[in-house]
Amino acid sequence: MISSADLRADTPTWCPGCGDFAVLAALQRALPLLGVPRENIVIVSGIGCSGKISSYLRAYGFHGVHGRTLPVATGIKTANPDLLVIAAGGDGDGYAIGVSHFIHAARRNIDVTYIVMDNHIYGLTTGQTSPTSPRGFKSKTTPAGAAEEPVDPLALALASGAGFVAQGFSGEIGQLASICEQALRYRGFALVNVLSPCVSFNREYSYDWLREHLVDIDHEPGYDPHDYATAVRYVTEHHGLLRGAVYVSDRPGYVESLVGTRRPVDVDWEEPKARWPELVAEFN
Ligand SMILES: Cc1ncc(C[n+]2csc(CCOP(=O)(O)OP(=O)(O)O)c2C)c(N)n1
Ligand code: SF4
Repeated sequence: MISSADLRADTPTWCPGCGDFAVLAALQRALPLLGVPRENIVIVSGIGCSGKISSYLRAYGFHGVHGRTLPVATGIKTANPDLLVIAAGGDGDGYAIGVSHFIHAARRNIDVTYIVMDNHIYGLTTGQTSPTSPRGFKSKTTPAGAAEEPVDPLALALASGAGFVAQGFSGEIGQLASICEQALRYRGFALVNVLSPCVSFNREYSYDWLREHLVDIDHEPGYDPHDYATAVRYVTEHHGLLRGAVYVSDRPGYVESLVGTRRPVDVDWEEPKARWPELVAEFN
């Protein structure tokens, strides 16, 4: 059994008050509850302040290039389905440069927990407008206000076929840890979009503002996260300003769908290896 302390690695260098501290703490709280040994946990992270999380969680880590967490995580999970695979990054990483991977990971329902630390800005590069920044948002890159409509991560995940869709808030760490636990246990693609304030470069999405505007659907009377149509309606009506488990499908995850066909780990590599010189010659 591992404890939260076992999962602590380097001291985070995030700015004091950064929402990403709560995400790390939530994972350190949720992971020990699963009974998975540390050597079976992998965290793949992208580039950004959020991407540093793979250095701070003591498990196997892969700090890859910008926007490519999901292809790497998909490769790890399909090569060894016994591993618990987490992908993590920022809203720029996941919904700008990496957005096509997000759509395909969701429709494939690959068994990966994807944690996006959504601060509605590019933090590491000191404050540029991101795909989740609202229309009119002022920053170094849009000094007159963003002219574009933002991406709504929850709506995008629902439209793309993600099996589990949730949103957490760094100011509500108990609920965030519970959402992380549900997502980590889920067999299929689990998006946890975390509203994680950047206290240095984004004064609009502050803890106070989010606390005031978010609707807690975990405690919404009659809300059923298994009902897709209700989930879509809530996300649309509340403009994504929800916290809690938005949608939980019982559709099989990718690994389960492969059972009875050919699991990637069972591939016989001898035949492809023998053909390798021939394949290389084709490209010469
Ligand atoms: C291919 C590529 N393009 C651009 C960059 C520059 N870059 C580094 S981090 C980043 C965005 C960071 O924002 P986000 O993903 O939201 O993460 P945060 O820092 O806010 O956690 C960008 C554009 C890069 N490293 N690689
Ligand atoms: S710049 Fe923003 S996102 Fe980056 S560590 Fe500081 S508060 Fe966090």
